[in-house]
Amino acid sequence: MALLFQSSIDSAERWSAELHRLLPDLEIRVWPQIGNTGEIDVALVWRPPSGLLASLPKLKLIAALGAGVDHVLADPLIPAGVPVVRLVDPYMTAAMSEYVQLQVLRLHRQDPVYLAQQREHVWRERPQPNAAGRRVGVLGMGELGRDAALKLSVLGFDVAGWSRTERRLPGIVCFHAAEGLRALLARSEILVCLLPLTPATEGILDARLFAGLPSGAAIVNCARGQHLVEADLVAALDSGQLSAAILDVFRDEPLPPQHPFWSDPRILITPHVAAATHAPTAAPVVADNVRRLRQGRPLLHLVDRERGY
Ligand code: NDP
Ligand code: OXD
Repeated sequence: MALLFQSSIDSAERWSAELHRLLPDLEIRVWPQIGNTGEIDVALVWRPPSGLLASLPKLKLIAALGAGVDHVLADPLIPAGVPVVRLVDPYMTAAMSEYVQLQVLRLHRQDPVYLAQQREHVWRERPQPNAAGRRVGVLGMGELGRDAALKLSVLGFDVAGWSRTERRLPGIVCFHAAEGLRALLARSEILVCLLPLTPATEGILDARLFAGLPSGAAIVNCARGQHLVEADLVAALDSGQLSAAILDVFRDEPLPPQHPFWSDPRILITPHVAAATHAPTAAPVVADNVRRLRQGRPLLHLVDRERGY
């Protein structure tokens, strides 16, 4: 059995070593040196060039090198009928929750305001509510959103979540579907986006959504840059409808050096690091699915191509 590895951001050496340890008889071919395309059964990919997957006539499994599969499904030539699986890795989930807790705490404790005051040498105490008095909303109650919401709740925040279908989570106020969004927004002083990027969620962080939040709310986007309508964010910050934004993901990555977000003091930036794929913990997830494929057992973490996640 042969596996094709394609990524511009994950280390091929690291992944090859981890997979070789777990599946010593698996042949690994690193793109673009992939040899005879007819020998490849599994493609492990981050952002495959359009047509690459279609060029593999014996392909039986497409495994995404991330939790999000938008990069993979974006290829219009992706072969129909080949199952797509994604990464669900407890290490990644814990890392995302660390990121969300950190950024929500920064906003809750008014870090952007105090950073601005420090730049101006201003010593001014601001009223500080406690966590129980701070309402946080999480868009997306999947693997990552659920864990983040529960951990925010353990920190004492008043947390609500939003999903496509109805979900129940202890201690979390749950909303779902288009009807539930308005209610979630109305109570979210800090809004965290952990939605997958699909045709239904692209551009969801727009002027209409911002207008539904309490005045002066802040957002954290650690899902995908295409969720955010950038001009609407700037307008909402200018009007005071939003007070701050923390962004880990961007439409254009790396964020171009001349992009105005870099120098906007109301926007805090991290370079798509909220929960990076971690080969030592993610490779066993991939290896498990390769073994399942070989043995004809059901695959884990299957993506529903129709839904887009
Ligand atoms: P999941 O597929 O487990 O969860 C997705 C959640 O979003 C589900 O609760 C789903 O609802 C909800 N959802 C999907 N579409 C809609 C919709 N139209 N309306 C309302 N809710 C919707 O995804 P994960 O939690 O594993 O990951 C989420 C995203 O995080 C990834 O797709 C990726 O883009 C991003 N990510 C970013 C990283 C970073 O470093 N910045 C790292 C890893 C992931 P339901 O429960 O009803 O199905
Ligand atoms: C992912 C990511 O989707 O790192 O896993 O963005």
